[in-house]
Amino acid sequence: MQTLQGWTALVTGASAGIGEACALALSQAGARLVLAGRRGDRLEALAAKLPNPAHPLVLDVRSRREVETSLSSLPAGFSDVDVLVNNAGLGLGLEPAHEASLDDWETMIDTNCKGLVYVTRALLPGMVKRNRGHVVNLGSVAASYPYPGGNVYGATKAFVHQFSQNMKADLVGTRVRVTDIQPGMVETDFSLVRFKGDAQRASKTYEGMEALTPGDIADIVLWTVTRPARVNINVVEVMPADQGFGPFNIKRR
Ligand code: NDP
Ligand code: 8X3
Repeated sequence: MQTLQGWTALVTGASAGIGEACALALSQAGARLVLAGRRGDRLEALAAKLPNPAHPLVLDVRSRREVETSLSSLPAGFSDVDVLVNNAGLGLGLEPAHEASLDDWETMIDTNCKGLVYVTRALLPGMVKRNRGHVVNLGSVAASYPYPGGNVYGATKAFVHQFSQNMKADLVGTRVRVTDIQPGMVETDFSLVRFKGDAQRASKTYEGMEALTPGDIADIVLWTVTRPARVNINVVEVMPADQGFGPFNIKRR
């Protein structure tokens, strides 16, 4: 098993949900943590309760300049990032493609695709140079299975999948690994964000079923990262037992 003692992990979107759970799991396993996200107060609070040293980093992954500046000037002890969990992301809206907001589409592309690429590009050279590292990307079942209103959200997660696989191709021969984790429904603020603060609509998403928890995903992230260095888990697809696949939708006339 790969130990995380002496390793540094950076989690984007560590201020809530899956990212927060991943930060906790990685810290409990011995890693030092860089906690990135926009809500600094939440990052500070998390840093204070982690069992190993943690550095809160207020960062909007959509800003290429902010990403490049802040990741090239991480403080001593946190600058050699070994594990990157590209978790920051969101879905916005569930309108059909012909009615959806172009602004929402842009925000999803800017965060889920461009933000993920900026952070990865900033940290990957160091991993390759040190010949040790692991990039864990939060994809989604939406990458493979379309659903009504998923449109650009699903497309961004398909991007995450292809980028992960292609990066893996580039990194053969190095000790830098890449994993795409593809969850189904996880109960977090994801739906609250998707429905723009409509708590009632958000809670209906998980009503009467048992969704995955952020801790379930953190367990998987930790498992992929702690495999022996020769093992690369390419993709993990995981759903609640209560979630399944829809039939093809056929309009009969
Ligand atoms: P949450 O809304 O609970 O958390 C999202 C996190 O992303 C927050 O910490 C938020 O931090 C951060 N974030 C969003 N935009 C930015 C930004 N521009 N810059 C920096 N950080 C940002 O949702 P989840 O925990 O559920 O989502 C985490 C990831 O998991 C996402 O990529 C999502 O697509 C994916 N996922 C979620 C599933 C689910 O059912 N919940 C299923 C499959 C995948 P802050 O607002 O402080 O910046
Ligand atoms: C989030 C899972 O099914 O709500 O990625 O799109 S789903």
